[in-house]
Amino acid sequence: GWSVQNFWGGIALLAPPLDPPLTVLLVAATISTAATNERGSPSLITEEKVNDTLVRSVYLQVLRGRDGRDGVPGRDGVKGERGDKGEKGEKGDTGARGDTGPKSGGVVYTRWGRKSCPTGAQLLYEGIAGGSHYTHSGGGANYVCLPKVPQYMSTHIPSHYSYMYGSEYQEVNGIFPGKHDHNVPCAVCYTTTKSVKLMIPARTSCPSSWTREYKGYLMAEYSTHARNAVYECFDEAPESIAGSHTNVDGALFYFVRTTCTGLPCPPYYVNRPITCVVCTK
Ligand SMILES: [Ca+2]
Repeated sequence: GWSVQNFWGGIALLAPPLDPPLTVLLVAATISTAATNERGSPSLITEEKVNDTLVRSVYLQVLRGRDGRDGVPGRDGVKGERGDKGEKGEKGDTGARGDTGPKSGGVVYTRWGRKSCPTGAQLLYEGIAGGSHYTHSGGGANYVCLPKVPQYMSTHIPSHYSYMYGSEYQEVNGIFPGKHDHNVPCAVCYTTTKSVKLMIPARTSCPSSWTREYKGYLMAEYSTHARNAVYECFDEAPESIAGSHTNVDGALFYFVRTTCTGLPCPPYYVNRPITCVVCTK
């Protein structure tokens, strides 16, 4: 069997006796829901006379079919448009602290003429400035900061060799009072929070955002001595190694005077001791 819902629509057609042809005057509908009519007729027509007017009533039975559950599924629909962007979510929780990364940076420099380091720098060791003899044309060109207590490995005496001497401030009374012939200390300093260093000759200030570790005077060997040496930057307030005032020479430190040969004068001036500054960042 099959179930139908019958809609009975009554359409009253009024047929007057004369032409013009039938005119629909009234549509009345009665709806009968959920009625069952197995054999139902598609329509039912009745006629009756009302006031000499032929009234023909046509009842149409509208059969409603069952649902399409047995049908074949349709094809995919057209893809819809992209939706609007959603609102920003709330900030998430702070993540766990990561592992400590490898250490990098740090600067080591020698503060010539001093036994201690500037504030913020760690003293690695206090030392004695040394180098080759001022009368020797060979030897090492640089000054070194020798530790106060050495460590040896061999007792063999080299048959061919270079020499290491202590050092003295030489002819410096005008600028380093009382330091002539005194032996020179040095301090090797370590700044953990810096990553680069810079020594600027002829300046006493550092570039902006750099830290001045110390300032002072540039020193090197005497101009006509057999030995030439690298320039080093000495602290402006030098110290002496205790009990070292005797003149024994060895490696020597002299101030450096500017010339106006190849240098712009001014701003350079002839015969002035050249300054220096050590900067870190
Ligand atoms: Ca001397």
